[in-house]
Amino acid sequence: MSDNLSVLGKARAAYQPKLPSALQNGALKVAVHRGAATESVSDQEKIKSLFPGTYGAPVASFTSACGCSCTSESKPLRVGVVLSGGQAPGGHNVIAGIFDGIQSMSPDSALFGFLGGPSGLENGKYIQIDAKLMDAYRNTGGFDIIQSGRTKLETTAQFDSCIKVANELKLDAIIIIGGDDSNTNAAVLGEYFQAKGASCIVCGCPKTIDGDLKNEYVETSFGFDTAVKTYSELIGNIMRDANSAQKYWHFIKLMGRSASHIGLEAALQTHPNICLISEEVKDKQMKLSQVIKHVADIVAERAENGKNFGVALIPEGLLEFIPDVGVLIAELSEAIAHHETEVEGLSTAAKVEKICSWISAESAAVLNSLPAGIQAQLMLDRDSHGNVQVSLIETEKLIIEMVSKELKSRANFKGKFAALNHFFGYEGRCAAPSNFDADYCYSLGYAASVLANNKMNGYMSSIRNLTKGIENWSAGGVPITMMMNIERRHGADKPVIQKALVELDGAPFKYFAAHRDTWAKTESYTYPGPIQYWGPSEVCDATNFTIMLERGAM
Ligand code: FBP
Repeated sequence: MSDNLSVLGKARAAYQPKLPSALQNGALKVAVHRGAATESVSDQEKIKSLFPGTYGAPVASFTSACGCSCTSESKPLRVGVVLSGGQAPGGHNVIAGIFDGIQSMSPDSALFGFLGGPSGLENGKYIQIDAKLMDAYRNTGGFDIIQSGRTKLETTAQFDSCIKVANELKLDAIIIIGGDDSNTNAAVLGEYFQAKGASCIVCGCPKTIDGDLKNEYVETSFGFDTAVKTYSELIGNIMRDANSAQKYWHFIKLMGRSASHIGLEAALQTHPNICLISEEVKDKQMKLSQVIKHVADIVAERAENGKNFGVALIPEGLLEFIPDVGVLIAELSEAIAHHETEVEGLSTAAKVEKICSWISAESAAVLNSLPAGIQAQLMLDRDSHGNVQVSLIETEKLIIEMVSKELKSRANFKGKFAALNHFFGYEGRCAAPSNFDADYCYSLGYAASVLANNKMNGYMSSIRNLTKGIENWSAGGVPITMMMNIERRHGADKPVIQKALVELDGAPFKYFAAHRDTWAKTESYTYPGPIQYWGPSEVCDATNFTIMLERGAM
């Protein structure tokens, strides 16, 4: 065991994650039950034509095999694993689940970790993960065992390199641990492998702290639980400070590229005075000026009651959901994709001038109305999947600046508005996994080893019934094409896994909406405190409000 481990780290390393009953007797003793053929969520014909080999595969469920007739033959399995995209607590436990799953098939099984994300697979940069290395990372946060990366595998040359690497290593399967974009990559790669007659299959595991990779079969993405619990602890600490000093407003931006699940869950855990939900802003077609007025109204009402302090939560993806700003961002992405070289190296002012000639007059007006700092941040390069790098946009500062201006313009505002800004993102992405994430991730990895053993190409590992206690968790696999639709990315139509946004008629949002007016006026703050690993089960093994409310478990 590494000397670098803290006292807690050493004790935590000994934790044995739990498995659903279907997986408890080893990966060989699993019976696979296949359901009916499936369809993608929309754009069926287009997606079918793009995935002729893997489209329509059935949903699969696993049970513990009753006897020899259901039990696969024991043979060593050779598996490669990739950590893709942003870090999420529990990634190491997914790898541990895969490792233990293939070891349960044969001690001669081998696990290779591709270094630095998908580029490690493309370039054949890998390490073999043995028992000693694996043991040093069990139940730890981070992706540092093999690191992660955001390279998008999209060209035929890249796919051919991957096949070459898979052949050289004689791999039976590649497991890509990632979010919606990375699992889309897994499906595309699996389809290509199949078309080329490669014997290696590709499957995925649902990761992202953002919580937006979910549907009927994927109840939550791993890492969400731990990340939000970590942020909620910090928010609770700030609330106590705000309520003690009673002189600052704290504006806290929370990570989550697009959907507001993190902000909503943090609100349910801590009861802030304000929490903006991007999906609601979009639904109500609120302009930036209306969002600012809404925030200023709450600040003003509290000030009238002598409360010149409070806590506001801002979702990272907010700007894209404000209709006029969203259109601007989409047009900017398209313009940048088509004129990349023409704006390279220009100053912000020169870039704005050039770009304004390629976008609509309305968007040009919105762009010109923003402070220069935000303009520059909006025009930064997109990531390899064509997304705006929203974590680099300082929305919390923009809101403070504009609310301050709005309050100054109100003759009847007699309060004080001293605001501090915070951004919680990286503070939670690599936290040591909660018991829930430790168990969930280990189970996802173990189930992925069953997918690999059964040559289930283009599937995502799926663990369900998550609010019912681990003894009732069910394991299986879902065809990735089933979750896809067509979206505009990088100036082109692409098949991608449909993002799950906050549903305004869903139970988590309804609960929030029913309480937020009281939370706005009062200090109903709750202080969740740090994640606990030992103690009463209701403290240590609890999941989160989102999944409990969504599944009718509270
Ligand atoms: P994934 O979708 O890859 O899981 O990443 C999510 C995320 O943590 C977002 O919340 C955030 O916007 C983004 O990554 C930041 O990524 P980076 O650190 O690479 O800029």
